[in-house]
Amino acid sequence: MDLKYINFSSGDGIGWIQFNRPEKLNALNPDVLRDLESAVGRCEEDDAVRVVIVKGNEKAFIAGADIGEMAKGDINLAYELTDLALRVQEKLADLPKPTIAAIAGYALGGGCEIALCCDFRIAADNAVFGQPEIALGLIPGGGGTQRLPRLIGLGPATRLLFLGDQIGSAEAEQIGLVDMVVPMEDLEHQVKALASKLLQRPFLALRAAKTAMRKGLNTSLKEGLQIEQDLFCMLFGTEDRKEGLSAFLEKRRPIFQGR
Ligand code: DAK
Repeated sequence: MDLKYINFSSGDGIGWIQFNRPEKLNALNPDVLRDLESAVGRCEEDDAVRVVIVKGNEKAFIAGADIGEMAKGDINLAYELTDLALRVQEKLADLPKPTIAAIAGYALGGGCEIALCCDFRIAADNAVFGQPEIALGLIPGGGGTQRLPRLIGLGPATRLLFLGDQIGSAEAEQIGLVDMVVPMEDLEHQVKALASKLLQRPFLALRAAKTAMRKGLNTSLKEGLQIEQDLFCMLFGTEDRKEGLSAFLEKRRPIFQGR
């Protein structure tokens, strides 16, 4: 795959998406977003990829949308950017495979929003989070006003969105923005350990859990419970369900085949 701003690789069940625009702290522009779309598409199509890890470098996960490019544009650019960003972010958030954001350094604005599209956020102790758009006379344009309060609640989200405060990893963990904080030198190891745990889980059940949660959050409780029931019953038709129940009864570890 010929990508300029993303390094993509895969192996051992993991798809690695690494932002690669270090001279601009991985700031997002349409080209970066299009590369991200291609990499996510590749993860979706490749059955050998079971877990996806999204990362930046030690200084920056992503320092936001490219402010220089936004400064040059007009309302038409804003629509072009938002259409593209919303499409790519939905594709990432809806990926029917578990996704982990491995965050070191700055995760600001559009960067924080990309992390919000992942199922897990593991942060290095140097990570910095925030939605500073308000200081630029803007609001988040990549889902921040919607995904952030859904994840961390209205109170902490209001502070981040109204004040544009930047917070470190410890506080991000405390308010539920990240799942775990680890020393920078352990980040890759811890992220791989989580991926490896996920790889041992039954793939179809993971997919069903993700679908039930994501679809359920966008609907009423009654409809959400119906989605859960349908997916629960669908899983009864899988080999993995038979294996999981048999393994328990036979007091052994299950070996799931993703069927
Ligand atoms: N955009 C463009 N360039 C950036 C950048 C950004 N967001 N962040 C950093 N850079 C560039 C710097 O300009 C500098 O480039 P040169 O001057 O060397 O050419 C280089 O990266 C290194 O940055 P610094 O020299 O500033 O590094 P420091 O360590 O001193 O400071 C910093 C790091 C992260 C504190 C600082 O760079 C900073 O405050 N950056 C801006 C952070 C920010 O405000 N981010 C939010 C941007 S607004 C949308 C979707 C999403 C969004 C909007 C619309 N649509 C779909 C339409 C999101 C909006 C945002 O994210």
